[in-house]
Amino acid sequence: METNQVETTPELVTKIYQQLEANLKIIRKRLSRPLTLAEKILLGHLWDPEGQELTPGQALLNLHVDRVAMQDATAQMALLQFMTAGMPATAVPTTVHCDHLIRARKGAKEDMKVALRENQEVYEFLKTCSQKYGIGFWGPGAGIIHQVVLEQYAFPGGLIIGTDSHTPNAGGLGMIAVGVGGADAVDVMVGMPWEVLQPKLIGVRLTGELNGWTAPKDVILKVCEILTTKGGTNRIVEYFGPGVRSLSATGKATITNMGAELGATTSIFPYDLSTREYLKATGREKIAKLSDASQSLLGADPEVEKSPEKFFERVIEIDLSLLEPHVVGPHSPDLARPISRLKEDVSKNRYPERLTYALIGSCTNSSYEDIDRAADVARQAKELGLKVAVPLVITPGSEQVRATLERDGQLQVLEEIGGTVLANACGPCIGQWQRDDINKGEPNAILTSYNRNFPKRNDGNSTTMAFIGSPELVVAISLDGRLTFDPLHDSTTTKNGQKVKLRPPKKGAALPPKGFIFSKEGYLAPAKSGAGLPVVVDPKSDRLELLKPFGPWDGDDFENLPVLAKAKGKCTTDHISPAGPWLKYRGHLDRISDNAFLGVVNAFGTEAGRGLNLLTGEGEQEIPKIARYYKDHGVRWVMVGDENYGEGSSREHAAMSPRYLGCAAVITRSFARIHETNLKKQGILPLTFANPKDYDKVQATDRIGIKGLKDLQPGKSLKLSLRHENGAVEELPVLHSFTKNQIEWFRVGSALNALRSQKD
Ligand code: MIC
Ligand code: SF4
Repeated sequence: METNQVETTPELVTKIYQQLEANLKIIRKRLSRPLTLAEKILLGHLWDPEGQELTPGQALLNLHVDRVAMQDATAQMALLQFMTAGMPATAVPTTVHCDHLIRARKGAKEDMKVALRENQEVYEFLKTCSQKYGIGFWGPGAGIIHQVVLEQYAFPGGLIIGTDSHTPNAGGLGMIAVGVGGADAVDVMVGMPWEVLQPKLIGVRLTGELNGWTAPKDVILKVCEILTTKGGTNRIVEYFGPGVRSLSATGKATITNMGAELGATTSIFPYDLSTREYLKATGREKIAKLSDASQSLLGADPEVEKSPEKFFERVIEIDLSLLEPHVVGPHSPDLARPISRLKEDVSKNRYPERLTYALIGSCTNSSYEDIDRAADVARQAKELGLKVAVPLVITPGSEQVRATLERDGQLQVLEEIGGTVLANACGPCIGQWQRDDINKGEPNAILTSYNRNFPKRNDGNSTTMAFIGSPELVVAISLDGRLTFDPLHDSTTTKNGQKVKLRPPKKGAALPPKGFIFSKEGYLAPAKSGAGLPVVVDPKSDRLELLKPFGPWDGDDFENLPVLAKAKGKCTTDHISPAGPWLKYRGHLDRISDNAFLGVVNAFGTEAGRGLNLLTGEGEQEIPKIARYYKDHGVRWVMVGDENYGEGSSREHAAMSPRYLGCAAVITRSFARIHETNLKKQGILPLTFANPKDYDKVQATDRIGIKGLKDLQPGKSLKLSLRHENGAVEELPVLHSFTKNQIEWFRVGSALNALRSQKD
């Protein structure tokens, strides 16, 4: 088998544009109306444009995917699954990026040394797997997945899936880019179509132009406020309008990246001048030329901008000229307010006034422009005699950006005011931050320019309150150190007691005037022929474990199931399968399952992650230990959840660990998209209460029955019976969203079992 073509070549793009054209001819005939941009790209990728059912919110689309990207924390499980399919190489161009496992402690150099030592075995596995199966491998230090994809592989009009929820970053370059679980990636890597619920469309019309302190980040913070963390579920957010044309390509990527926080399938911007400039600056002039020639494919039809309400379920209007800088948090990215209201919120809610840390960068906000604007604030500080009042750390998104910012002096000035540059990796954005300045349990506030701020997200401490703003705002506030400092209106004090005021940062250079320093440092192309290459997994390893298939459904209704826990309020994948110290076990299902539900606020326990073992009658036990106890005693169980259960990350461990420990069903008021699919793929029943109030009826000592499974059919509800401790039985209807195909996954035990049986 010859090497896979990993690069996005002009030939590949030409072929994809031809396919878009051909498909859209059919779709236009079928729909006979103008199309939005998202429709063009999505439906242009249909596997069967003639026969595909098309109903937003209902139809399951089968799509051709142009590319797959995986990061190290999720790639391990995805590749372990892919290996069991017995393919010689991936069917579409695929890359692996080592970014999540690097801990942040002292700074780039030392942290990298530790990471290489600690994760050697995992990096070796990912590297040998990549070599063997035709996958491009970006080693540790090369950059964060989304930034590298944006710089190297993304192109307007393409369709990419990635095993990371912030994959929509590439929507800034006009791609449909979707975060998925590893099992979805496996489908595509073995050459099957990718299946996704046809999203509804939300339009965001931008007018005016950003000015002063306002940054692209503020657009998405505002949209988060308007739509909330579940408002985008099964929706694509499409941006259009004159304001769009004033944004840089990387600014647009910040917006689509953090669109993940809306639960949206993805977000997308049209191709325009700034996209072209970015492609050119990153060495892809030929692709820019092809996009120029296919502009009609890469933007909405003109009628859409004229009467958007005809094409979108909802249209949101934002005037960039009037938009104020925003700060969101703590604990949820939709808790937004303009900076001018932050003071009031701090005092009303008794948030700590003094910050303990300021952090900028990450996959969301580490572009040349971002750091250039942040550096402009730092330069002013230097001139005014100010230094940071709290530690400031900077995580560059890729080696390419880092080296360029080093050459052009921005990193230096940030260091001169007291900043520390970390490795080109996720680090503090994903609980891989080892801070020594506070004790666990100590309430404190931090300010970041990242995208997520769930409890424990950054430092593993649930009492750390993380607020989010644009990088320039974060740097400005770090100079004063108080969350109540509004750089637009307030002055701060220098060491000598002089009152000084910052001016708004100058408009950042969207692209480096002297060009990027091109870097593919840390990249390894796949071997020419992988057939004979070994992939090493030590059977004694506690980091990696080959997978054994889950067993099939036994054909009977479930009866007498205990409730493992009932999540109260927000329950993200960070609650279900915490990251931080657990990231190291992402390739070892048995070991990582010890973290299951540790962050869940259980309606039946007093402390997060604890609950009642119904078999022994002991309360306040660690939830994963209870689950293991049930597993060891051959008892299946259910998990109960609230609204938008499983929001956040794409990590399928949040579905695999429960399945491994014996979960039969997760019953909630509603699910987040990626997690619901992940549960189905692992053979778990995701069910929702037909009447959301029924959530309240579930008690700690209930035994649950699920009836009607033999006749499980799309659109047909099931019956849940709750047998309370006093013997009373209540019957409740529950809904599911299984399709015919997905029902098979449940029957045979998992989507992977179904895939294997198709191949045999
Ligand atoms: C995140 O931002 O939450 C992560 C860590 O990148 C996750 C992936 C993971 O948990 O490995 C994501 O967003 O999907
Ligand atoms: Fe990494 Fe954070 Fe981006 Fe996730 S959001 S990919 S953890 S930098």
